Amino acid sequence: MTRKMIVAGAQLGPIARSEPRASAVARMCTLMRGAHARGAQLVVFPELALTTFFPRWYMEDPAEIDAWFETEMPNAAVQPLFDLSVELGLGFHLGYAERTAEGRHFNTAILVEAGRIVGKYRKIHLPGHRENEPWRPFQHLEKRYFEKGDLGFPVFDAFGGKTAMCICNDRRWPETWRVLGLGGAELVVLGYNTPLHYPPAPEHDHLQYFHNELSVQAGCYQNGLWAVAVAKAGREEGCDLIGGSVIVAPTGEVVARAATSGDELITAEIDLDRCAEIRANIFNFAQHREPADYTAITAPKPGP
Ligand code: ING
Repeated sequence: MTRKMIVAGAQLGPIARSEPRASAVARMCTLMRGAHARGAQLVVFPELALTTFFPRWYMEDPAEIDAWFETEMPNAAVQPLFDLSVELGLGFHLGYAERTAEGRHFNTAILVEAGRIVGKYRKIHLPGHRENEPWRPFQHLEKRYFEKGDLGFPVFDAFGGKTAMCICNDRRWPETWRVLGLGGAELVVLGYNTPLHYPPAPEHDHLQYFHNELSVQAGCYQNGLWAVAVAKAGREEGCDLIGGSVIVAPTGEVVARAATSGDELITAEIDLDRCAEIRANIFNFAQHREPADYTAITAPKPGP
């Protein structure tokens, strides 16, 4: 028995601050056509894929901040992507900034299958800081602009298997992958915007590509699942973002990797049934996991 499918990662190069959503969507449609030409059934776009990575700037004006968010999904700007998805019979993952009807703000990702939203996730691990830190060459104000996600780590029946999402910084936390693994995920798709320079620890700058692959490879191997991790890459508004989009097997092996820091398609044929090689053996949770010994992992954070 095999459940083979071709998946695609659609890495995006820089999106300029002034670049309209329609322009980013047009670039994504071009990549979606390329994915279709390669027989893909699912194409993964990056985190916050419709605009430049706006949390790099300190803003106070709510109207200026809200201009970066989508109040409806789909909406006129992204409708061409939904329409092309139906026309080509190709599903996709999209990351975007979500403003709810109640006025709440999330760093959000959706799964779209046959033109319908079949899954939604809101980023839980928000990196960076909340207040203005002008010492930084660029800021990382996700804690200022987004609320912590309130949907947990859901797993969806989609694309012939158990499909889940996480977003960017989530991939660095083993808890993300384990909760998704416990939820039965066979494929995790995610986008990221990762600066090459990390102001709090510049001595780690040369390790950003390594830490990206280390995090995704470990997540895949230790939970027996596939991952497609896709960058918004390149020099965006003076900030260098890493590329390095990858498709990783349940064995932890990288089966496809981007070679540029621009718009680039990576594809691989994955077999969801290969998850069993890991999940029925080395990481058979029922047989080998000892959660009674892990209580420290879910103990509440010490009070302020
Ligand atoms: N970006 C970065 C990420 O986790 C970061 C933030 C960069 C954290 C480098 C630590 C080191 O990949 C987002 N958007 O989470």
